Amino acid sequence: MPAVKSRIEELAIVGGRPAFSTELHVGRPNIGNRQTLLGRINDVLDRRWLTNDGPFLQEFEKRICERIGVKHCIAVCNATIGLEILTKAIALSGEVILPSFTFIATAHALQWLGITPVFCDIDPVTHNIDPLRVGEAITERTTAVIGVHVWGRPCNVDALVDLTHRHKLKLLFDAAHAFGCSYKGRMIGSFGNAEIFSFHATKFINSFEGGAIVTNDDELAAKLRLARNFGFAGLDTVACLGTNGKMNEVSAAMGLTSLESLEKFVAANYRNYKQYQQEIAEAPGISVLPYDEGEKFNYQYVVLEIDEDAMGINRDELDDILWAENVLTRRYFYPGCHRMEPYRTDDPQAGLRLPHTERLAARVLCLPTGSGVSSGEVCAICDVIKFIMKHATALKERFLIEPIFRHPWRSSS
Ligand code: T4K
Repeated sequence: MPAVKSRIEELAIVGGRPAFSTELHVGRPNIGNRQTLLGRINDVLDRRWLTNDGPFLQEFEKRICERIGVKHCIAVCNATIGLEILTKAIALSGEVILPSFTFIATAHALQWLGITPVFCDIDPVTHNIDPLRVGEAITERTTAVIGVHVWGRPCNVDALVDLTHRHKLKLLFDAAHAFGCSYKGRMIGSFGNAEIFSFHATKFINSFEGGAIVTNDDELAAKLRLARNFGFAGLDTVACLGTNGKMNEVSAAMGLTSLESLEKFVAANYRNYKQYQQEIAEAPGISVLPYDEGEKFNYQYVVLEIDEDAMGINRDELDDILWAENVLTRRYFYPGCHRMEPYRTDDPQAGLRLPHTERLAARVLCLPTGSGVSSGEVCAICDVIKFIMKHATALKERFLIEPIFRHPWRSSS
């Protein structure tokens, strides 16, 4: 039973017993039907076909195409390598425009290949790249724009398509968060030149590690398949530069098993999201990021926005108090890619062009959810948050006197 707080002294940050005896994570993996998975792993072993375009890989790719309504799916060992393979296959060079408010992988994939990521500001409401700011960032060296469907909420796809079409640029989407989500009723995965999904363990559909590039472009798909497998076009023929981006059979088995529970996972995420929203609705200074009921979402991220002026304490203080209670909230995507290396050193003034990114990165906090977090736990997390809010002024005064607790895992401030 979670420990209920009635006095400030009972908060774990000041020495009380943590509300939860075990840690609650944001990215606790969803596990589908264990027997089905183990059966599939046995099949892999019996077949002695462990990787290299195996039958589970092919089935996984086919199921993704059917679900998304896209022609080609090229499954890869993770989304970061997928982004790199795509960047090469589509021949990007020079500068590529992307948001700074994303996981570092989006930028690193470009930089890794010697392409300059140009960070662009976001729309503070949608948290996604702002097409107006994209327009301003285009130079003669720009070859593409990468939109990121942050939290699975779609970018302004129409505006980005229009803009990139006018400037003859490639348009890619990092859809790492957006499997199972839709834009104007059409599934994410078939927009732009290509999109990328992540099936990392922390994603609501996972293949332990994994990802997929999806596209309707036949020629690009053929290049991607070659590039994923060292460029091999036959046993002794290498047709182009390639790498090893293959997904193995055990990962594909997990991906397939995960897909079969998709509706169940979404239902658990939706239940948690709704419960957080209802419980926290009245709280001044905190809002739960809404998902438009008219579209499909996977609800895998429950995102708080904290307004320090209205709440009394800031996001980092709330984060610290919750971590002490074993609620391991995450400050995605703090501090923004532009403040991480090597980008920070390359352009120390980038933040001046990214006011919305800077402001948002200081306000967001992701809460534990997924099928591993029960509705009783969500209720107890909300009780702790509401308790903190009630005593925010007194806590703030205390923080001014005493040093803030830092969980040993946490290194950056
Ligand atoms: N583009 C975007 C927009 C992305 O968000 C990502 C990845 C990518 C591209 C690249 O995709 P991949 O190359 O990874 O396929 C996590 C994930 O590792 C990362 O995949 C994800 N985005 C990012 C948003 O979150 P970290 O550094 O926060 O991971 P970590 O290890 O701190 O785990 C998060 C939480 O989950 C922790 O509380 C621990 C818990 N956890 C984690 C794992 C791996 C578990 O409970 N069990 C587990 O097995 O990046």
